[in-house]
Amino acid sequence: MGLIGLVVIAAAGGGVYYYAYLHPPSSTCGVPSHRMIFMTAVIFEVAGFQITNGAYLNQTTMPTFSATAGANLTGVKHQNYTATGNTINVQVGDTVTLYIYGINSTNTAQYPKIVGHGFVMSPYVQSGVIPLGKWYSVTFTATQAGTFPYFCNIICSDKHGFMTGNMVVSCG
Ligand SMILES: [Cu+2]
Repeated sequence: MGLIGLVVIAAAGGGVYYYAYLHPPSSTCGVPSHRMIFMTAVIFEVAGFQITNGAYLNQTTMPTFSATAGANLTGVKHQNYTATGNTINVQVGDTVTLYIYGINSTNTAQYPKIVGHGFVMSPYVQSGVIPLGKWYSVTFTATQAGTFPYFCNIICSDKHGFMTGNMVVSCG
């Protein structure tokens, strides 16, 4: 299933409002949620890291995941919310699951034979690898407020050094 297919399913799931919330989605501080952040990664010359969607997971079990299909949200209780750009916004205490799809660009700026894009965000992610044409996922709990930069650590293009973003943890 491609990225478009996954987004369509996520939107359909998010439109259902009768789910019982384990953790009510809240922008108020002090109510931790499990956030799923969907992202794409491609060389900076094309777009770099981009967030495509956010969703609150409203069940205790994780969606099934595979590198080829990504997260399977069929039957998974969740509620989408708008998340864009490349700043991951969460709150202290949130469990955060990132789902990042590695786009294999046809742009000639992409260096040949790269295995994918890297993902490093200290102290939460030491050395993730986002394969080209596949999904990478990581889950952690945001334990302290602050701004946490993330970056690709695989030299993927001339502008590789710009392939960065931030996670902002609020409510500390
Ligand atoms: Cu990269």
